[in-house]
Amino acid sequence: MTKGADHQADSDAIDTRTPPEYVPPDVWSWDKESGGKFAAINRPIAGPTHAKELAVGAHPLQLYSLATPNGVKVAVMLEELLELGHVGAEYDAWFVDIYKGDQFSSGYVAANPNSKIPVMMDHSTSPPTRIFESGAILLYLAERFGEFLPDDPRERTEALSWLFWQMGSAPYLGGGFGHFYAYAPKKLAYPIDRFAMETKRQLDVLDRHLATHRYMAGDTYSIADMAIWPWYGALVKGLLYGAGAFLSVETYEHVRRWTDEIAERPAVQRGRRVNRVWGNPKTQLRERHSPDDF
Ligand SMILES: N[C@@H](CCC(=O)N[C@@H](CS)C(=O)NCC(=O)O)C(=O)O
Repeated sequence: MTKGADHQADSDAIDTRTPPEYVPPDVWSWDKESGGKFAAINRPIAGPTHAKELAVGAHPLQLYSLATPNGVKVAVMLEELLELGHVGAEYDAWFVDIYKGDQFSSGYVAANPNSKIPVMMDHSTSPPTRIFESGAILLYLAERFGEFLPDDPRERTEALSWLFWQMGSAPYLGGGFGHFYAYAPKKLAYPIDRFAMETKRQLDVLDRHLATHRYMAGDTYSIADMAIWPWYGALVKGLLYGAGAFLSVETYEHVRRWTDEIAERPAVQRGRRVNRVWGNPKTQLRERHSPDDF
């Protein structure tokens, strides 16, 4: 028997034992009734669904967001800048209801063609600068205010490596594990096993690194920590997808040490409340337009 024939025999055996419940059609078509938490808002096409301009407040920096981990990153950065005394970082944070489709308004799509939160407009430039993708917003603010990104080229590169690690890794946690474990209308072993494995691998990457480093880029708190903390910090505290026990999150002791340390920061405590409309009412702040709103 040739090697090729071996492969054929293997794949025949798998097909026989596990007949597929779903056979993909030759051409995929949009089934609006497919179920799941996001069925009402996710579409296979981009662009606006309705005409509506974005509200603009008094400050140069306008944030349009929601207190999901991707939104929290940016609010934390702005609050950290204010904590350091950068009055130019004053901002308005507008609530975007992604479950109602606010991200598909004409004004929102002009600011972020990808229709996801968060997005920021900087009205101190002429014309105003749009910045979409949370990692790009963190980098923009770090460069503009000269904070939370080390000057030393080696440390700066380390911070950027971890920043981009988060942007590339979290979709496996959120869009992969979280979606199939918590949101999918039907629990399927294959995707849950696959993404639980990857999520635990990512936690182990962080845990090994944080065993010998205080922060992600070394001794200094940076935008890498701000990007990673809202996702993986929440995960190791059992706050994401009700999956704490399932993923044995208590075993990642170094990630938990780092998580607790960052949670103590006053700016983090304020930032995590911005555009939050769920949970304990004391932790909510639908919109933020001034420091007095907290
Ligand atoms: N890579 C993007 C991801 C942003 C993202 O996925 N945002 C979600 C909420 S966490 C969203 O806006 N979802 C609305 C939708 O999918 O329509 C970023 O970091 O800014």
